[in-house]
Amino acid sequence: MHAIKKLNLNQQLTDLDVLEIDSPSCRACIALQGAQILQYQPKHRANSVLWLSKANTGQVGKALRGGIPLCFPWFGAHPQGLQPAHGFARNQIWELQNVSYDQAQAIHHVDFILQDSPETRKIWSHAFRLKLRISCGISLNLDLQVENIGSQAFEFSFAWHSYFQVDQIRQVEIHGLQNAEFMDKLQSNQRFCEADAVTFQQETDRIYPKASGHYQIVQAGHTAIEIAAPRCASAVIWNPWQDKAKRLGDIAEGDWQHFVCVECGQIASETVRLAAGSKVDYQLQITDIPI
Ligand code: TA6
Repeated sequence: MHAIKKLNLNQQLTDLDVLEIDSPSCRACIALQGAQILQYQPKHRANSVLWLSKANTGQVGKALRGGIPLCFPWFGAHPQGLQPAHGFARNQIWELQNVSYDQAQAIHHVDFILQDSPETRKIWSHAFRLKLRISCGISLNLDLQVENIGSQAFEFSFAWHSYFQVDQIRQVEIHGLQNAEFMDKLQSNQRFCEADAVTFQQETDRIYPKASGHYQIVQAGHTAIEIAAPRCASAVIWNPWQDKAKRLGDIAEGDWQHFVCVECGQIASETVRLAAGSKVDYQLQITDIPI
């Protein structure tokens, strides 16, 4: 079953359209703004795998904090500092092309498209087409195709900026980044080598330009979350901790303790140059492993 509704935030209806999905394998909620999945709850779990801020206002055009926003065509600060961070794809209303249901596997396939427009060309002059398929079943799969439909090559960086629900950030370990080099954004992008699992005792903001593409979020006594993005070279690990969460203004008091971002994409040295007429594909799979 699926239906288009208005996003309800804290008992307030917003102007944002969402696709609500319910099947024998999972429930999910996907905003047409940013083609952003906001919640994904496999039937064996009591809550969503993805965290969504309770302090979102749901203002059209303002990226919702939580779920899986797509940062495109740049990750982080704008290269010349003239545009908002993380690009514009997450702020645009995408075209919902199709919803299909695979009865045998209890999977909904949801197809979105975003193409350049006069509005996007004012921000970024290139002609592009993004196709995103979100497949909601016993695991969550995202398939992104980036196509250069213009006459000039362009460069882009991107990331799925995924927010995962955790019980208590201080008890979280991220595995899969051992021995990877990272840039510490909180130490002027100084480079370090990841010694072991990533744990959290303070604000953490690390870019791993070249990483394994396979990560696990581990919390004692809880299910593990498997993240697979084999074609994404880069990863980012982020938690704002208390002070930055307060500065951001759209994270409820104390709620910074209940999420961790494990982001997959192509960042920094792994920025992509796409020739005119070419396309490239990326995949992300998220699976909640019951213990
Ligand atoms: O991915 C980590 C990060 O780049 C942080 O530096 C922080 O800015 C975060 O993204 C959130 O960015 P946003 O623009 O969504 O508030």
